[in-house]
Amino acid sequence: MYNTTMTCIFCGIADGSIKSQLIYEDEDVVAFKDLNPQAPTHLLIIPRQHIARLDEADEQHALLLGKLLLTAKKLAKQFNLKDFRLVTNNGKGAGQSVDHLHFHLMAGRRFNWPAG
Ligand code: DGP
Repeated sequence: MYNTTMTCIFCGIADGSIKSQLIYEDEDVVAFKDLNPQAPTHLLIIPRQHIARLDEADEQHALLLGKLLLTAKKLAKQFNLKDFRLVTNNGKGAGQSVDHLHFHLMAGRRFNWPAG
């Protein structure tokens, strides 16, 4: 394990050196409010471990990836979100701006499909 806090904002949020509106944390997963919300509820769910994006994950991360999805489900229940969107942007062309795997959990407005 290496510490990327100096270069990665989300590693800094995960280790507490960068302030955020924390919603949930356990030994593997952290969730916090998005700084630039795109919906009335907009949370980010991240692994503590620095994985740049989904296509850098592999079999060794299977449990962790499951935990991230189950955290989204638990938070949706906790926040009483009936309909929600869960999305990850993989790569700049897909809209990724922070190179630390994260899932956006968004709710509270109508979402279009296909996504823009
Ligand atoms: P993406 O574009 O998929 O990489 O999403 C990155 C999100 O991270 C974007 O919605 C804004 C949010 N974000 C960027 N910097 C910070 C920060 O320092 N704190 C918080 N809470 N959110 C941030």
